[in-house]
Amino acid sequence: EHCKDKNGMDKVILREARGCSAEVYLYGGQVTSWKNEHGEELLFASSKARLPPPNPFRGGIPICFPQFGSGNLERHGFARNRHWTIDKDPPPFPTNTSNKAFIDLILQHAKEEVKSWPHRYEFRLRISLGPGGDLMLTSRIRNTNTDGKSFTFTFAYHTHLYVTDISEVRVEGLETLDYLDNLKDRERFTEQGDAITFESEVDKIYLSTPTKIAIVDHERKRTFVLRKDGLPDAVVWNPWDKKAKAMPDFGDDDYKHMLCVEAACIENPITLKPGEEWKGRQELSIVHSSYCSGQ
Ligand code: TA6
Repeated sequence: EHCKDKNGMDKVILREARGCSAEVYLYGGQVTSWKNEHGEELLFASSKARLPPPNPFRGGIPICFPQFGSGNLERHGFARNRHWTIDKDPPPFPTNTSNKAFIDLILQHAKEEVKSWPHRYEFRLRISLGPGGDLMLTSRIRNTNTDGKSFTFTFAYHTHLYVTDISEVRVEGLETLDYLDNLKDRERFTEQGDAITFESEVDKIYLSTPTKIAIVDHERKRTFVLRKDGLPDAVVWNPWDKKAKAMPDFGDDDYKHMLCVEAACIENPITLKPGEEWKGRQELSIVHSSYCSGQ
């Protein structure tokens, strides 16, 4: 279902038989909502989220490409601030989409990028909702340069999960891993012992993580299971109270209900030669009760 929001911005709603749904904006190719069969929102959206552009929407799943974080380009790259188009003729995707509601989007080089990122590329993004309501994002990025040049990029699905109370959330699957701490100039540390819990600002890039990460929301007896492929790293971010107050498009108390866990490729950037393609996938599903916490 392709429609416009109250600001005239194009969006697509995906619906699954049991009533789960997802909302995708063509601006940014961004998933802004993912609801379960009871209509409960599973992704965080800031109470001060600003639409329309040029501000990226604070919440959902912005795409960070071709640069995660700060660097030569605008923060988190330009993909989250571009108008994507619906790809009416996508090549066959490796993911099985039978029984799934899905939309294919495409982003190609734009005039604005000529100076800062002078490359031709095709970025195909398939967003699909499985029969159980699983939300899957598959990216295929191809170098279509005709001048023989390679390009290099970093990437993240900047996923804002809605959590009932951040103090009661636990992340499993990142214990004992090495991480780069964004709060300390990306210095490298090793995570200790137990599952990760939250009591202050966190902004870490976990390196070479397992393909499955569980985010346990104790209050709601609900676990998000994030599975990933082609994306070795995982970012975990919560701004906590002080930084939340300093962000103009973030409510003062919003940090209590948000946790970013992001499938990413940051430590070792991807380089593509002309004609080469890269794939990266993130899948989110929900498990009720304490199945994933082993209780
Ligand atoms: O993913 C974590 C992060 O890179 C943090 O450093 C934090 O600043 C956040 O993203 C939000 O970035 P933004 O550019 O959207 O304000």
